[in-house]
Amino acid sequence: MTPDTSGTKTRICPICEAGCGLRIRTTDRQVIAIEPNREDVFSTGHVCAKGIALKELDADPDRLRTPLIRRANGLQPATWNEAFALIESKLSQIRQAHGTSAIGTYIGNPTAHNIGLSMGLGVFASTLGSTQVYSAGSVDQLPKQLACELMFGNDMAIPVPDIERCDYLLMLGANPVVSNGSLWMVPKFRDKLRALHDRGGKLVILDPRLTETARLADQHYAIKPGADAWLLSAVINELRRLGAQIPNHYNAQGVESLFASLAQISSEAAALRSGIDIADIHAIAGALHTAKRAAVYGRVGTTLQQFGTLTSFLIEVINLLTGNLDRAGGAMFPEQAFATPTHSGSGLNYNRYQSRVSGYPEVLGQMPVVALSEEITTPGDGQLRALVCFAGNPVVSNPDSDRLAAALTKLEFMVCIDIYHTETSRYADVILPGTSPFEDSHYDSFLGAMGYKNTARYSPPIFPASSPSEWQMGLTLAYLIKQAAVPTPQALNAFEDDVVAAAVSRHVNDEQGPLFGRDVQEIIAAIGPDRGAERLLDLGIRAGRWGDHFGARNGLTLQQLIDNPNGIDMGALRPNRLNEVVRLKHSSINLAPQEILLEIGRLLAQPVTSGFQLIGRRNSQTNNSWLRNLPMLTKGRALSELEMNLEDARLLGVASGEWVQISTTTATVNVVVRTSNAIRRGTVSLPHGFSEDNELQQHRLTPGANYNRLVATSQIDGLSATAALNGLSVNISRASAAAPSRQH
Ligand SMILES: Nc1nc2c(c(=O)[nH]1)N[C@H]1C(S)=C(S)[C@@H](COP(=O)(O)OP(=O)(O)OC[C@H]3O[C@@H](n4cnc5c(=O)[nH]c(N)nc54)[C@H](O)[C@@H]3O)O[C@H]1N2
Ligand SMILES: Nc1nc2c(c(=O)[nH]1)N[C@H]1C(S)=C(S)[C@@H](COP(=O)(O)OP(=O)(O)OC[C@H]3O[C@@H](n4cnc5c(=O)[nH]c(N)nc54)[C@H](O)[C@@H]3O)O[C@H]1N2
Ligand code: SF4
Ligand SMILES: [Mo]
Repeated sequence: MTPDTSGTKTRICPICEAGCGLRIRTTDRQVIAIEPNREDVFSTGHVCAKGIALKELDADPDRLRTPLIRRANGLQPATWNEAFALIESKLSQIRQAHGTSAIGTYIGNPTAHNIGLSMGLGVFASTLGSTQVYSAGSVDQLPKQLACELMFGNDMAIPVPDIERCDYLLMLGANPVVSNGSLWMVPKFRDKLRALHDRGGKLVILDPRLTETARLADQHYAIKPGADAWLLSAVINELRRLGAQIPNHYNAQGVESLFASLAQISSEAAALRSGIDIADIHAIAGALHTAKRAAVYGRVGTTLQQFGTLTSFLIEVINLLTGNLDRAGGAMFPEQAFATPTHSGSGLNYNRYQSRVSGYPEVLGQMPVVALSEEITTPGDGQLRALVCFAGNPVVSNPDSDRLAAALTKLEFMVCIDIYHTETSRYADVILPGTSPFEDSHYDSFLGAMGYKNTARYSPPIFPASSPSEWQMGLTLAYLIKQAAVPTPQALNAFEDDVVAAAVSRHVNDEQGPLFGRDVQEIIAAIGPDRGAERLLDLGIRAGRWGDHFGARNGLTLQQLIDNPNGIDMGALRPNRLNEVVRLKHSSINLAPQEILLEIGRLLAQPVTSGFQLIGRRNSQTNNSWLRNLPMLTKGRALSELEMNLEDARLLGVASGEWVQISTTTATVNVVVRTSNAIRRGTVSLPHGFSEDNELQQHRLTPGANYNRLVATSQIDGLSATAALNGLSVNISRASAAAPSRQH
């Protein structure tokens, strides 16, 4: 479809999980203005500064528009054919000499917000078939997904608070007023909170910082970083003392084993570890026990820590124990419109194989990023020699950045697909430029499973593509691997047809799916001949929960979403979905997986820490490591400051605006302090996503300190090996000034 470029268009913002509907005024190839789309059925007019700044991103001269190839004088512009030919010859050479496992993939966060890229990289990764798959998930949500995999046998069964009907919301380690929600699409959080208050409901926050969200809450408890599992265990024990029992209809197994294990954790110990009084712990349990409808929700503060999987598991245990899981006003399972065939098969997607060097467990088909450096630098069979990085910036977002950066220089070949120059792509041999978001379509295929209500929305491109779409890039990379040749346009089309046919076959062969036994050709014909990720999208929507099942009933098609640019609203979340989402034997929930019981043992043996603990936060002007260069967002702002308790600062002899030095076993970084009484003593907070890289500052990147230089890769969640980026023990001392920028 060729977009008409002038007028007002609707577009879903691709930056964060709020998924705001935008209205975009354009003339020719220019964005004139961006405003919220009040008619959007999901976001109902929400927007933030970042969504408005997409105008600048689209027009940004620094945004990459041509492929770059490394030559003697550095990264230089090249044609698409040159870039693909080089990638083909290098990857073929490496594969022939060292096997498929010498080639790895890194999947960055924006792939979750970019349908063409996520589907394209999916084709690439499955064609390549390497076990060396890394993603930002192991510096983010994998502990939560693993907890759901262990408990329900389904890593996508992620409960979200039913905020529109809930009376008591307990939130740990999340700051939706700034982040706009995560593993929970919840635009207009403030309005939803106001409505909760209007009906007499309460929001209670557990966070070491009095966050922007905590300021609007009814109660804030400044918990010590990393102590959530202690506190939640004590809450569970107290709930049981009050008489709470797991309702029979949940069909939960292992209840007694779990409770016997948790009973070893006393309220006294929990109070000592968490810094929250026993009376307050009991008050939280009491409120959860008496609330009509309650939900417990935890995010980055609970997953990026040493007990991330256990903490995520205990959160759902409370939702079960209070009878609030899977019921209106509690923690519910959204119904995603886009279907992928059910992965039936026995066993968990966990620890089926281990990483080569340190033996980390596989989680959902991925290796943890803490293994990345050592897999590149440790010689031997299976050594990682090439990396294809899709929309990620691991040198800033992954732990032990200096070590990772050094490891990347040892790769024989690296490709980055990115819209900007980054701290990571500076080591690439080829950079392929992603398109402007306005040249691409949008559909939330992954995040749609986590909406505060059930909707389906699609945005077509606003501007014609000036270069290959990211779907085509992924497809081309897959073709290079498969055929060891750069495809002609005809060959790429034929390959795309094969990909679509294979996807249709998977649906038709899925015994539990609605297309089981249908005719493959009939379905391919119904999808139509238009090229792009849209064919797979149409397939997934029509085979989905609300879909038309290709003529079998009235229901959703992609065409209907195109015809309804404000989205289609399927209404509030629906209860009683456990039968469908639980995929363990006998549809029972497993409350005592061996891994969890062992982890409780590890918690009990955890030494008590003293000294400063570093935690992260997000700021409203940037998104992880990007948007740092858009003047509308960052000009003149100090965004990379260390928040420190006033009393701690006084004892150190530093004032706001002065420099301190933070050091760990891996690095020393210098940062400016901002004193505050809104953070608990002993805890300091620094946003991630910045770096000291002086060369990139030519691209107007707002400077700052790279948090992740301070994190050792040994600092991990015990079960998923996700990096425990929060709750880091650090030394802090006065510094006279900024450290010199890091030279490369
Ligand atoms: N210390 C600390 N570290 C953290 C976190 C933390 O809380 N504390 N949070 C973690 C979390 S939750 C996450 S998700 C990770 C993120 O980790 P990564 O995904 O590795 O890093 P991002 O900074 O999101 O980098 C995204 C890159 O994609 C590019 N990009 C943006 N849009 C597109 C697009 O449409 N196409 C293409 N091709 N490229 C695009 C951007 O320019 C940027 O370079 O960071 C993690 N790191
Ligand atoms: N503006 C903006 N929005 C974003 C992003 C962004 O970079 N900028 N990133 C997006 C991404 S990729 C994600 S994953 C989401 C994340 O969404 P959120 O998880 O809501 O984001 P954070 O602001 O990192 O909130 C984490 C909170 O955990 C607290 N915390 C740290 N350690 C602990 C602990 O041990 N226990 C407890 N209880 N709390 C702790 C921190 O103080 C912080 O307030 O945000 C998304 N939205
Ligand atoms: S909250 Fe901001 S960044 Fe997130 S989707 Fe909405 S406009 Fe985009
Ligand atoms: Mo994230």
